[in-house]
Amino acid sequence: MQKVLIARPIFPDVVERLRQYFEVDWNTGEVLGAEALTQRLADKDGALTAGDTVSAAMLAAAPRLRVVANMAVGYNNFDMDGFNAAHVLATNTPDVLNESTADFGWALMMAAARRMAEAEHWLRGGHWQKWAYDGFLGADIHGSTLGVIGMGRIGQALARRARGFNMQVLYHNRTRVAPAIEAELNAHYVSKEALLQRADHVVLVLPYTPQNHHAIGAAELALMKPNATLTNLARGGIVDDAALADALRHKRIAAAGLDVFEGEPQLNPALLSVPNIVLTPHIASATEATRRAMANLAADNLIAALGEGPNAGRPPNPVNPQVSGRARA
Ligand code: 8YV
Repeated sequence: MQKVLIARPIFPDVVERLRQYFEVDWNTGEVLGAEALTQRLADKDGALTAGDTVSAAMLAAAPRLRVVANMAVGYNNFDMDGFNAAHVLATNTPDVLNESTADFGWALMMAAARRMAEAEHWLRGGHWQKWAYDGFLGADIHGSTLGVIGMGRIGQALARRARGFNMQVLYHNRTRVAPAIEAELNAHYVSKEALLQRADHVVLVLPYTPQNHHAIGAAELALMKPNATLTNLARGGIVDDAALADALRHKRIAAAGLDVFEGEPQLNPALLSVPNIVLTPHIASATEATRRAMANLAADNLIAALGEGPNAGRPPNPVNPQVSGRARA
């Protein structure tokens, strides 16, 4: 039987599915550090990860490894040059999380715009004595301008929801989306600078790449309107968190909603000391149905890539389909 590592606690029934095909080494404990992950991968044919860093050195130390299935749509935790050079297949879990993630993006954006976290802290702190006409005045969503940076599948799901709020939609993306999609979403392509200058609510849904490290830093924040909000659903590192904390503290923008952070699960402490921010621990895809769908899709990819199950040899979501694959040990 081939051997697989499941690097994280996941739904036990998904583990049982994998046990039908493989000898499973399941880490139900703490997140594995680099050394422990290297050791656990060393004798495996495949692995299921969820955001764990997989380096070229780990692949070199695991000569049997043929596939790593990430339980996430983003795969910036994989050294893709290393995967390609070692002919190891990487897979991800696109699409199944689009709608839940878009829902959450709206929740975060609206919570930031309407100062819900700030108001709740105040209420819990026992400060509510009387209603005030100017208490927690926020920014309207309806009739405002949404700016989506990254018009992939999640960005499109987000933009689609704007119609109900009668919003104008601006977007920026590496490439323009098809005219039919622009028309359906009533979305207008603009430069990043124009989007930052014109949008009332900016939402980031672009993948992390070295090129867009700190795509939103002090200079970009300075372009935004003072009453605008910024929501990051994408990846830590796209926003310069220190620059954002500074902009929020000095009210250069009104508020921010962050689900992802540079160096998470550690946070830049400056973010914790500004009130006009809503912080959540990377949970945009976290509904029972969606996380189940992601886990099952990651398992489907692993099973198929290792030549088992109904789709043997045809994993649904290869990230680097060009690799011919390592020979089976
Ligand atoms: C995951 C995500 O929960 O899919 C992604 O890219 O960011 C989240 O849905 C997280 O990456 C853990 O794998």
